[in-house]
Formats: sequence, structure tokens, C-alpha cells
Amino acid sequence: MSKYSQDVVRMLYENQPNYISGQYIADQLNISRAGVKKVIDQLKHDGCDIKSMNHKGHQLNSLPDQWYSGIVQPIINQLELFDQLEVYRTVDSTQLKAKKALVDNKDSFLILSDEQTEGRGRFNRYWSSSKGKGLWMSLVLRPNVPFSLIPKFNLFIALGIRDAIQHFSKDRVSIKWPNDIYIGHKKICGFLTEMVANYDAIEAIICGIGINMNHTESDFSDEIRHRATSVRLYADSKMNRYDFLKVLLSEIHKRYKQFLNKPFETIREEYIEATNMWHRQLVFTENDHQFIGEAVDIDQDGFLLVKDDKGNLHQLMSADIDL
Ligand code: BT5
Repeated sequence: MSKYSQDVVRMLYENQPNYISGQYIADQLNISRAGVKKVIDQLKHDGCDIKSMNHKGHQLNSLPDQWYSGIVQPIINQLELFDQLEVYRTVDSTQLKAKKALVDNKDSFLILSDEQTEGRGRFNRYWSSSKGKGLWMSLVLRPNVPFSLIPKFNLFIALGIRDAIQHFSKDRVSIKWPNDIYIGHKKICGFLTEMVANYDAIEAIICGIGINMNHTESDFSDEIRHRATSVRLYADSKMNRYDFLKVLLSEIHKRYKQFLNKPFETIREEYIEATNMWHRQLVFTENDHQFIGEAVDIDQDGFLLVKDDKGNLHQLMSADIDL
């Protein structure tokens, strides 16, 4: 891709639905009109629906289902949360990319990919990340907090992701403590938080977030179709991936600031209200131990309190829960 493609696609995107002239683009980028034509031809070839008319210029009708760093970068610039952005067509896993990117620097990153070939969930379980359908991303953040606060990070971020998806969904979006977001009985998002720590200080938090954004039912494999869903299936139409990303990052930013400045207690009620697993018998797996119980509360530190069928109270920091 030509080095001007990202600038041209950004200008076309920001000017939608208007035409912009080849001369205007050429002047802005300090290249020739022939150079602009070459970039536009390439973008069309890559799947951008661009209408070109004599005397009017170029008009962007639609983009292919892929991330353009030229459009993501201005969204990132508004937040002042990330020093660097990396955008890929395909990677093994954005989480692996993030772990490599954070070595030997102190930068914070956003890493996005159209596709992951080795997307992973917790305990190395697979995460289906089909090309162009979802939002597969990893954030590298550098909070100056002790590592005992990591579970608290998850709780704040869960609310941010929930709120962002709710913004586009007609149905209620809920949190399945501690790492999943659901609509009804179907999973729409899974996320995980890892860290690099040094003595008591966190060097980096690496938060991997997978959101099924534009899948239709048939885009899911047989294995997960009955328990996975996407934002599109609850929205009015196909999602504009950049609108979604903008809302998501702004909600995450808001919750990240809260995480840095406030105790969990301040969002506890809100979190409990957003959670979907109260008042029913569920199967809990904590490490290798499995038991049946009922989630009764979340305490002021974010631990889930579960009463088992013998009446014993368990305080869980993390667990697998069958809904
Ligand atoms: C999670 O794990 O839910 C965390 C997933 C995190 C994925 C992101 S994508 C960006 C970044 N890069 C990565 O490589 N990972 C992160 P867990 O709670 O273990 O759930 C995994 C289970 O969810 C699987 O065993 C499947 O049953 C199910 N699953 C897999 N893909 C799914 C999908 N696309 N939608 C819904 N459920 C899925």
C-alpha cells in the first residue's frame, strides 16, 4: 500500500458524503494529481467503493471490512491514552504482538487486527477471530499501581465494554463476571487481562478484547453458533467499525481513569446491576474444584460471593461459570 493511502482514505472518510477534488488532496499531501489518481486506483482495487467524477473529484461510499490506521489514528489522538498504534491485516494474536511490542520501552499501545489465526482466551482456549467481522484488539497500558489491583482493572473495564455495546444494542447487555459480556444467553465479547510486573509494580497491563461486531448467524462456526452473538444482530444495521471503536475507546478511557482514581466500592452497585448471574444455581469451577452454588454478592474488593448447596460461602477472585 502506498505511503499516502492512509492519508487519502482519511480525507475521503472525513469528507463523506461530499466529493473532494484530486487537486485538493494533491495540495494537502504535496504530491502530483497523477500520484493521487494512483492512490485512489489502488484503494478501489483494495475494495473501497469510491465514485470519481470529472470536475467534482472523489466520493467515498463505503470501505471494505478492514481497519485503516489513517482513520483510527485521529480517534486515538483525541484520547491521549496510547503513544502508539499498530494495525494489521492478519496476526497470530494481538495479545502476542502486544507482549513483543512492550519490551524495551515505556510506551502504551493499541494493537488492532482484521483477523487472528491463533486468537486465545483464558487458559489458552481458542478465540474465534474471523477476518473483518470483529474487533480483535489488545491494549498495553502503563498504570503506576501495585499488581494486587489487577482484578480491580477487570471490573472497571468490563463496565466500559458493557456500556459501549449497550450504546448500539436494543437488548440488554450484561456482564458475566469476571471476563465476559453477554446478550441474553449468548456471548458477545470475551476479554482477558495479563500483566508484566516487577517486584510490586506493574510494568504493563495487556488487555485483550474480542468483540463480535458484524457477524451474522452463519458467520459463526457450528461449534459456537448456539452460544455466540454479535453487535450487528442487535443493532439496526451493519456496524460502522470506526463509530463502534470510537465509543468503545472513550468508554474504556472513562473507566480507566476511574480505575486509577477510585475504589471499586464507588462502582460496586453499578457493577452488580450490570451482572447477569444472580439468583440461580450455577456450576462454578475454581482451579480444578467444581461445585454448584448461587452467586449472592460482590464484595467491596470485587470478589464474587457464592453460596454452595451446603450453605458454605465461597469468595472467588476468578472462576469459570456455566450459565
Ligand atoms: C475469553 O476467554 O473470553 C477471552 C477472549 C479474548 C480474546 C481477545 S481477541 C484480542 C486478543 N488477542 C487474543 O489472542 N485474545 C484476545 P474464555 O473465557 O477462555 O473464553 C473462550 C471460549 O469462548 C472458547 O472456549 C469458546 O467456547 C468461546 N468462544 C471462542 N470464540 C468465540 C467468539 N468469537 N464469540 C463467542 N464465544 C467464543
